[in-house]
Amino acid sequence: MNIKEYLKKHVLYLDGGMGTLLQERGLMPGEQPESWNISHPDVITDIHKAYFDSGSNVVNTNTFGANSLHFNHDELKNVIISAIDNARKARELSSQDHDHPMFIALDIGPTGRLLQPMGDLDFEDAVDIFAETVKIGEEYGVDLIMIETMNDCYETKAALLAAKEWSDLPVFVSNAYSENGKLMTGASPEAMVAMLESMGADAIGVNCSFGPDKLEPIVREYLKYASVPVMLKPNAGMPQSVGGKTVYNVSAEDFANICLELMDDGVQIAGGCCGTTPEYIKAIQRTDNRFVNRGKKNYTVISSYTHAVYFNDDPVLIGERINPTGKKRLKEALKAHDIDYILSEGIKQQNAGVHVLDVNVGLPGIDEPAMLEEAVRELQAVIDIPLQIDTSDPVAMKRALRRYNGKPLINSVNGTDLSMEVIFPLMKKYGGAAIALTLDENGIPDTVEGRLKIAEKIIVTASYYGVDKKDLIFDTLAMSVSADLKAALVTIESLHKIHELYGVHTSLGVSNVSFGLPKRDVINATFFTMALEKGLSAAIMNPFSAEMMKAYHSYRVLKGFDQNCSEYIAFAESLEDETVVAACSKTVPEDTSEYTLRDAIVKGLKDKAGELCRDMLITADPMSVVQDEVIPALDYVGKSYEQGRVYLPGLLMSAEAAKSAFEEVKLKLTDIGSSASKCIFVLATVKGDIHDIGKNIVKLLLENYGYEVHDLGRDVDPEKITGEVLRTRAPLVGLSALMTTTVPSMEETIQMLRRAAPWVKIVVGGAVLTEEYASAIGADRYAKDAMDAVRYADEIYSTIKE
Ligand code: B1M
Repeated sequence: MNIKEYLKKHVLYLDGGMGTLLQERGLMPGEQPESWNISHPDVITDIHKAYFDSGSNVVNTNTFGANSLHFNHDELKNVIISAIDNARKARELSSQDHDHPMFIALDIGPTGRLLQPMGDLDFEDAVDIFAETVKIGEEYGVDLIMIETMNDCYETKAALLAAKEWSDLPVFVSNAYSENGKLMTGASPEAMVAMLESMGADAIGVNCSFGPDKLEPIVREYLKYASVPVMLKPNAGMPQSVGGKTVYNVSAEDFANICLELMDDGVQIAGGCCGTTPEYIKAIQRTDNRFVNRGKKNYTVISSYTHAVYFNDDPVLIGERINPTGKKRLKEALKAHDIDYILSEGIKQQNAGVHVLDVNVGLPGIDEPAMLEEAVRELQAVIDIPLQIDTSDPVAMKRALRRYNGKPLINSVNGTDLSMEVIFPLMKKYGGAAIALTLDENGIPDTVEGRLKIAEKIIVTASYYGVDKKDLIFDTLAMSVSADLKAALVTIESLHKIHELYGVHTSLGVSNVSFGLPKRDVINATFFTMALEKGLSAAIMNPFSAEMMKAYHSYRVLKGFDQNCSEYIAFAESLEDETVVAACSKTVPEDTSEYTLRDAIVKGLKDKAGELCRDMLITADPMSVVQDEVIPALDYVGKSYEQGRVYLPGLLMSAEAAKSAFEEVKLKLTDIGSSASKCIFVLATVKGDIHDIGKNIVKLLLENYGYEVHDLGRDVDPEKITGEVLRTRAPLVGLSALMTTTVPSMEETIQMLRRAAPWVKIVVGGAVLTEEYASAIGADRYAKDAMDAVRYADEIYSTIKE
């Protein structure tokens, strides 16, 4: 039986935890669970069988971490084939009736690595890693692919793309959310629904995390926005250690109560994750197998890697400034490959309040596909609004869509066969909504009827390619009113009729209407307001135009969209004069040429930060640059992260920018450094902690003061630190920790050092520590900053010398 057919009428039960059951049966910490497919096939088969017997319709193969990062090709093949064999055997042995459908899902978990720009894994390499697993599973034969526990939007896209590119199997995708209701890298449930549905996932949902009660609000978001079946596979609560054993704190009964309620409200696929057992799967089954049909949702939505943007009556602003047409400075920047300039244009428009950013880098003489792909990659690393990918070059469009992290807006498709043949297959594969221009091989019709006819042709052709009309946003093309006095009315009437007749949304590049007239913004703003009144949903516009922003904010107030008129009031306060209009961030100036080093770090501009730091160091003292610029900037970003205003990618980009400033400081300090050698100083950031910027500053200063620093890096085991001290008989050790969760491993390291190397003096530091805390965990000294660590080292060194 085909699982997609089955899902049209039934609830589908998944299996429960695998890893936790393997641990109970002897899987050792650090052992690869997947290797048990070969070494302990009977155990794996037994667990699968227990799930089938308890009513699961689907079991996941034991292949969560089966990928080419953990196994070579031959091992990988063996592991996956054995995993599928074990599941097949369990199906044969199961005591279930023959009419009970039993499917086998190829389970795919995350790689465990972060993708660029947050980590070091390239997007295409991630696709290749997943593709290798998919190809083996597809060839050997499974019923579906289950991508699960993904906590990053970009990695989820890579896995889904690989599954779609290398198989025709149904694909279910499940994400693991953090307690703040977002993925680790910041995506909201709405953003994930938008991207995954648009890329063709057959079912989507959530798994793992903190137990069913914590997942409930997230699942409800999925139910609200998703048209495809929604799946739920929570942990049995939080793990706790009881008498040396890991137990989970939600019973099967409590687990089932929440799952069943959510199934009443539309969850169609349910199972369990860590800590759940066949008992939990039995408990969530109903006798009547009731199925709630939630129907198809009709949202016109795009997304970035953090959030979704909807098209409806509340207007969407699309920033038009990254487009070289008529812009000398941008043309020069493109020719000189000045990416920082393009990024600053993006940041300025985001600060000015646009919801989407148009990106067009087409210019004769440049490699547009490479440039567009790079611009998309770089922009999505520093801004978090969705991008509108604007090119007429099919290769450039394909490359940019592939790399885009979310559901993009495509600019554009039109009524010519050529355009539709290119764009619709790309939309089908990579997802996205498209601006649909009402022109065809004969140009732009003069009449409303002519434009309507083209709109209809586009809708019909799109549906032939499997693209829904909700993903088409019609642009009825603003023509210059100075050349034809009826032009504006035809455009507006066309969009009104298309909106009414086909129930689709609309967008306009408004600025064209005023071509050839003086004070163009005045005409543009009135045209924009007239179109909004007739159903316009979005405008491609200049957010630095005072008139346009005034029209936008006042329209929203008058239509009742602006709660308590608060956005209007903030905007009005920001109006310093007629030319400065955008309600932009007060902390960072609009123009990157006015950035301070702090601004560049806050905004994550790596090259700019290096450049500004270099300039500052001509006159300033290196350590005061660190103290007065770098650290306050990172503190600001850290706070914003804590308050949910910045996500992990932002934190990371700022860290990279701080590092590039720090490289300059390092050069300067090496210039003036001392060469005398005092004694060995072993230095490390403790186990579990990867923050090393502060530790690196400590290292640099110590070296400057003549110490031979043995830097063991970050995330370092107590054993390794102790080993190094024993090997070198170093008199001094420095430990750094920045998180509350890693202070215990600092304490563990200190205890080990006390036992093995009682002579050693230990100095600790890092933002999370205090003097009291340092003494409570047994350190000899707390250093509030790098210089303090040097002072302590000098104290100890002077006693050794004597
Ligand atoms: Co993260 N991070 N981070 N982070 N990060 C913090 C520490 C955090 C406070 C942010 C926040 O929420 N407000 C928070 C910890 C909360 C807590 O436990 N209390 C946090 C978190 C939660 C996380 C992650 C878990 C996020 C996630 O994945 N969801 C993750 C952790 C991963 C892990 O470690 N396992 C994570 C990741 C990252 C990045 C990779 C993005 C990046 C680190 C890049 C890198 O270091 N290579 C990063 C950054 C940059 C920060 C903040 C913003 C800045 C840290 C920093 O470099 N400060 C930070 C917020 C903050 O501290 N304001 C934050 C500048 C540096 C010069 O200061 O290290 O304190 P500091 O060093 C000073 C002094 O403390 C002292 O001297 C230095 C200079 O004078 N000092 C010593 C330090 N070590 C010393 C040792 C000594 C003596 C003095 O003797 C040996």
